[in-house]
Amino acid sequence: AQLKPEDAIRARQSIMRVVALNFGPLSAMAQDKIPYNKDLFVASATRLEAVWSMDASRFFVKGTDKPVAGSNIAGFTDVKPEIWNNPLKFKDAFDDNTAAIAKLAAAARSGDEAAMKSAVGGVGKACKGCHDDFKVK
Ligand code: ASC
Repeated sequence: AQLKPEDAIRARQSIMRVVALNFGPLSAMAQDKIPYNKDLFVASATRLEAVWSMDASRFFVKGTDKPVAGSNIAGFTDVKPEIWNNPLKFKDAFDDNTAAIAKLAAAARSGDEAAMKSAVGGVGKACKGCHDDFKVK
């Protein structure tokens, strides 16, 4: 059965919310805004990799850039139609973060604090790169 537009929007917003919840402490530790805590770092990186593997890109389907009449979701969505005008560019941008997150998870498993913190920067850059091109500010 085909996914309803409001279900696709809800799915991607839910995944991205959990992505952000796990990236938050990593970003804060990498920038020394909260104390470095190895257990929190490793848990957050492991969870980030797991939730990213749910592949939110599947839910950015055509026709979901407008409020959905009659649905009970918040009624807004932040995608630019550039996602559908240039799907290969979107896939590349999305995959850049898959690679950055794999690197972060590998660094977390290594336990090398400097490598761990540095890999967070790579993920932040990939997040921002995709948002700049495909997300409404
Ligand atoms: C976050 C979040 C984003 C990214 C981005 C990284 O925590 O909600 O959209 O990090 O700011 O550059």
